[in-house]
Amino acid sequence: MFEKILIANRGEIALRVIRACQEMGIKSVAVHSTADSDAMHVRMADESVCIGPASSTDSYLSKAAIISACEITGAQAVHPGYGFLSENAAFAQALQDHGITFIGPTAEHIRIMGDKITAKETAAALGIPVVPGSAGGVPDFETAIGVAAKIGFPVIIKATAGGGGRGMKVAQNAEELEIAFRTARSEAKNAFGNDEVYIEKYLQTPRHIEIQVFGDGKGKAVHLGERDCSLQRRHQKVFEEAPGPVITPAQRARIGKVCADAVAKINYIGAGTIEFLFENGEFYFIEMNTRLQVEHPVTEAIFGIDLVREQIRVASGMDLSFGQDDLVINGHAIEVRINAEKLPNFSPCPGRVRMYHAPGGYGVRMDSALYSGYSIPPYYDSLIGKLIVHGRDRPEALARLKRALGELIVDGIDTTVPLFTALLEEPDVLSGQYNTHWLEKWLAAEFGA
Ligand code: MV4
Repeated sequence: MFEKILIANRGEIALRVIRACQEMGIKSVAVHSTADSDAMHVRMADESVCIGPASSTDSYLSKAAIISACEITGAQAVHPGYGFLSENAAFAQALQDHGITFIGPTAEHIRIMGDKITAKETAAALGIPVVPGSAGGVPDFETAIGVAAKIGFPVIIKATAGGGGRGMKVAQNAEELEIAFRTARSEAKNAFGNDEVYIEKYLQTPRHIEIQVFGDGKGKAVHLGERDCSLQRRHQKVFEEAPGPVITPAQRARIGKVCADAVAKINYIGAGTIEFLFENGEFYFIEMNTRLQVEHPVTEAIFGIDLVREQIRVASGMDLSFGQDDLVINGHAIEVRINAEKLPNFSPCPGRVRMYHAPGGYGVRMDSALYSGYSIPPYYDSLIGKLIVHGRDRPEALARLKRALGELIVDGIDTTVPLFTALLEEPDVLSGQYNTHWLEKWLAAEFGA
């Protein structure tokens, strides 16, 4: 096992990893920018290294600075958290070249899943159901028309270098396709320096269902069910839950086994998430994320498994501490993302937190790096906390969420808390009857946003 791990991240996820290290008897190293000298992750780690200026390009995204910090402190492994360098194949490779363990999948697996066409081809070859569409890239409009004729309108054009909703265009007919195809290509070229695009049947009212998988890198893998993350605004998740309110045990077992078998076959190591659109009882692969996700705590809650501990175990060459048969769902968990944002436009709202009081009590987990008097810097993501509740069933989790939100105090800045208080009054949220469009429609109706 490692003696010392460097956490190449900040905020709540850095604390999450430091806590796992502490429980495992592993020393932790925080890295920080000059804007984060007073950040909680710096205080909580055993030691810390300043790796650059406020701009994340020159600090949290600087491979050289982070590798130097490993050499200075003698850290044997790096946990990348989510965002920043967590899905950067070159970073995983550079660490390996320096004899440092990347706590995550291999550079090759990150690379494969980072290119969305290659990811989809790989998924299909491994037996994962995919959205009907083009076989690989679509080089010209004539090919695009041919694909649309075969699968039928509406279609969606996606950039292979995109992902997470970036660089997508929907077309309802041939005329729209011509414009959409050319715009998608030129936008992809500008945004990613890669104009390759692919085409899929556009699913009109799907849910976003993602399967948590975990591999030991030695041909064994398990699944930890699904999370329903359909409540999103501009491709940002705001409310996530596990299990999915409309997924049956039979559907879960079937798609879960397909996913676990697929990642076992490629000797995948560590945590991964296979994202699906779910419509009319069918799963359609869209992307795979090769990192720990923001919303991992809802899965931890219902399975009673510490996913970060398992990441560290398998990265050090150990086996998973559990097998598929040990995984039994206990109750229901919901996470809401608390952002430093002002409603109704979700405009970033950094600044000084006069008072912070975290909710507590049975079934409540608050992951946050806030403290009273902390000044949220304006340079980074607006996520300031995640409130996770666990109950015996969905109604109990919802009631607990309402109670916990009432206890939370973040005084001095605006947050997304009022959004959740309002959502908990909505019959569709209470009944779980929502899809990927529900939140945007509701916001438009509520605020005319
Ligand atoms: C789609 C789709 C409909 N049909 N693909 C958005 C994020 C990226 N991961 C894929 N996305 C979508 N892909 C097909 N073939 C609709 C979306 C989509 C979406 C997906 C999940 C959650 C929220 C969404 C909001 C708008 C569009």
